[in-house]
Amino acid sequence: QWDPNFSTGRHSMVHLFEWKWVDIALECERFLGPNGFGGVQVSPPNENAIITSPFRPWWERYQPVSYHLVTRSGNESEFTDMVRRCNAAGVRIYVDAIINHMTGNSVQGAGTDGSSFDASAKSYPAVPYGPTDFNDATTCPTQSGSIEDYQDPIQVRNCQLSGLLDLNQGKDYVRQKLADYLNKLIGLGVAGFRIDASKHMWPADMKAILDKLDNLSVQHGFTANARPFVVQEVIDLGNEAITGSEYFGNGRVTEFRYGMNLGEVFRKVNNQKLSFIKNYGEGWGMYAGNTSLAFIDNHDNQRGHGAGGANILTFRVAKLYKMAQAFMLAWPYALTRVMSSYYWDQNMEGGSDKNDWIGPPNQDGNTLPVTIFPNGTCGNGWMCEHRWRQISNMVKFRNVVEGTTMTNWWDNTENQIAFSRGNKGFLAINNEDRALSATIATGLPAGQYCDVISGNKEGSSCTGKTITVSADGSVNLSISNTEEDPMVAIHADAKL
Ligand code: AAO
Repeated sequence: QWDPNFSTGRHSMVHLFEWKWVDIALECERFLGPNGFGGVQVSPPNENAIITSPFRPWWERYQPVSYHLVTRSGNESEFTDMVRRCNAAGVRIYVDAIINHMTGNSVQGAGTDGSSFDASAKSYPAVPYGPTDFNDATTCPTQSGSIEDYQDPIQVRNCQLSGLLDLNQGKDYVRQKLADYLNKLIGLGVAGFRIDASKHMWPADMKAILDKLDNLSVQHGFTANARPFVVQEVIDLGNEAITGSEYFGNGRVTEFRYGMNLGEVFRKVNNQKLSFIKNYGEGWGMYAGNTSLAFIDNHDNQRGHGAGGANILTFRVAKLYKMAQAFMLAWPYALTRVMSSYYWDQNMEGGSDKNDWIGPPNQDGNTLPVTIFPNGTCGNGWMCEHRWRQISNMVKFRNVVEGTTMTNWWDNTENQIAFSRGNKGFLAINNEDRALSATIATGLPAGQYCDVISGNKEGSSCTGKTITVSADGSVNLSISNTEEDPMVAIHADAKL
C-alpha cells in the first residue's frame, strides 16, 4: 500500500545506510523521534554472502544467503530491540527486502550467519532453495542467462540481473518462503518494505506475495487492519519497455527522475533553471505524488550505480545538496526520503569511481559505531546528512505545512525562487551568481520569525537570522549568493 503508517504529524523517512541496529535504536530515541522524522529505511537485515574481493563491499548486503536476521548490522535480538524502541519513539522501520534473487551465480561458502550455500549448484539449504526454485533456460530467453536487453520485459523479469541467481516468484513455494520472511519482520513490528529490484519481478507475482502478508502488529502500536507500506524500486526514466506505473497497484514506486532532474536544475546544466520548477512533479511528467517516493540521491546513484548519472547531488556538493533537500522537503509532492551516508575516498578514473564498492566505516569488517560530537554532527566517517540543521529543520517544516498547498510562487525568471505553503511556511532560494533582493509575499501572519536554515528557534529567540513579515504578509528579503546557505525558510512553529 501507499501509506507509510507514520505516527501522527510525521511525514518523511531517512535511509540510515549500513548503520548498525544498536545505533539506529539510539538515533530514534535521541534524534529522529524528537525531530519529527517518521521512519527509517534500514539496510537488508537478512543473512548475506561474505565478499572478500573487494573487501566487504556495501553491495554484499544485496546477495542473500538465507532469511536469518544476522548481518554486520546486528543479530535478531538487536533488530527486535531496535524496532521496538523506534516504534516507542514514534519512528517506523522499513526493511530493504531483497526478494528478487539470491547471491551472485558463482559464489559459495558461508554467509554472515554461518549458513553454507553453493550458487553454482543453486543450493541455499538454510531457506531451503534448490535448483528448481530459480529461473533457468526454460524461462529466460538469453544465451548468457543474464539480462541483455532492457527493452524485453521477459528478459528483465526472468533473466539474471548482474549475474544474481534469479528466484522464480511464479512458484508458490518461493512466494511462501518470501512471504514467511516478510511476515516474520511484520511480527517484529516493522511498518513496511522497500522492495529491491522490483522491475525484475512480475507485478502479478509481487501482488501474490504481498497478498500473503499479515496486517501490521497492533501490539507495536499500529491501527487494526493496517497493511504494510510498500515502495518498489523500479528505475524508470521513461525510455524502457517497463514502466513504474505497472506497479502502482502494489504500492509506491521510486521516482528516479525527481533527483536526476533536480540535479540538473541546481547545477544549471542542460539549460535548466530554478524558475522552471514551478510545476515540479506531475507537471514534469513524473508519477502522481500519492504513488511515488521522492529523493535527491540514493545509496546507488551517490556512487555511480543504478541510474541518474553524474548530475546527481550528494553530500560532496553540500551547498547545492542542502538547497535541493530544502526544496524537496518544502514542496507538496510525493513521500520524501532523506539519504544518510558514510564517507569514502573517491578514485575517479575515466568518469567512474574505482572505489564505488567501499563498505561502511569498519575495523577488520566490523562496522564502526556512529559517534556523536557535542555539536550534534557525527564521527567515525558517518556523514549524517539527516542531522545537518538545514535538512532536519526542513523535515520539521514539512510536518508543519502538511495539508497546505503551494501558493505565492515568485521567481526572477532565472535561478531565484520563493513560494509559500498556505499560511504555514515560506521558502526562498537564491541559486544565482548575484544577490537576491526583493519584496515577496509569504502568506504568513505578520510578525518575527526564525529562519530555520541559518539557525534554530530557542525559547523566544533565534540563533540565526530573524525575518520580519510585515502587516501585508510580505518580506523584504536580501540573500547574498556568497552565504553558506543562500536561502531562507520560515514557518508557523518558528514564529518568535
Ligand atoms: C555485484 C557486482 C557485480 C556482480 C554481482 C554478482 O558489482 O559486478 O555481477 O555482484 O556477483 C548492488 C550493486 C551491484 C552488485 C549487487 C549485488 O549495485 O553492483 O552486484 O548489489 O551485490 C539495475 C536494477 C536495479 C539495481 C541497479 C543497481 O534495475 O534494481 O541495477 N538496484 C538495486 C539496489 C542495488 C543492488 C541491486 C538492486 C541488486 O539498489 O544496490 O545492486 O540487489 C539501467 C536500467 C536499470 C538498471 C541500471 C543499472 O539504467 O534501467 O534498471 O538498474 O541500468 O544496470 C541511464 C539510463 C538508465 C540506465 C542507466 C544505467 O541513466 O537512462 O535507464 O543509465 O545504465
